[in-house]
Amino acid sequence: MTFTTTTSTAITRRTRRRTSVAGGLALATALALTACAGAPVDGASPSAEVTSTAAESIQVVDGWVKAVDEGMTAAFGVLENAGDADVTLIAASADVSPMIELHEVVMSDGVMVMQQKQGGIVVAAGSRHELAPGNDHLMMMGVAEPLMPGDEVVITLEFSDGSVLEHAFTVKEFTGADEQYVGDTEDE
Ligand SMILES: [Cu+2]
Repeated sequence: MTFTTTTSTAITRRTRRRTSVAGGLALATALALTACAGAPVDGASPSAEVTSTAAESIQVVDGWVKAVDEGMTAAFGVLENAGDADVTLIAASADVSPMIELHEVVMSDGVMVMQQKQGGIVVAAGSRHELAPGNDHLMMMGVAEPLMPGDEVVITLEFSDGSVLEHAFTVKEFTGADEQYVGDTEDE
């Protein structure tokens, strides 16, 4: 939130400066500031082919985390791939959880169990992949502090091309998503 506000304020200031001041020096300054904002600048490899990274192609929609006091919980949401290439999510991390695994839920001897998803989570080009209770999810382990409904948890998603995407997931109360681990039958 704070970050977004600061950014848009800065952009407004730059725009005002560019339009109100004339002259070569002012133009150069404006271009330099534009470069800082990450926008393309004239002369910077204009003929280079535009290729989107996985992180640029992916948008997280309705991302949420199951509220928890401590220990294990999971993150869900819809991964939308607007790009024209398949994208593979290979890892995730967050400050509030020392370890996050990519999980899938499978049937094993008539019981729904979850296990690490080998090869990562693939989102096909122009498609969407839902992370949901009873389905693929981001397993968060070793949460040390309560995650309360309304809290925001920033999770960093890492893709197979090395690009990363940070997204704020909203904590929600939810009953369920308590699938067993494969091999963990002590409670059965
Ligand atoms: Cu899991």
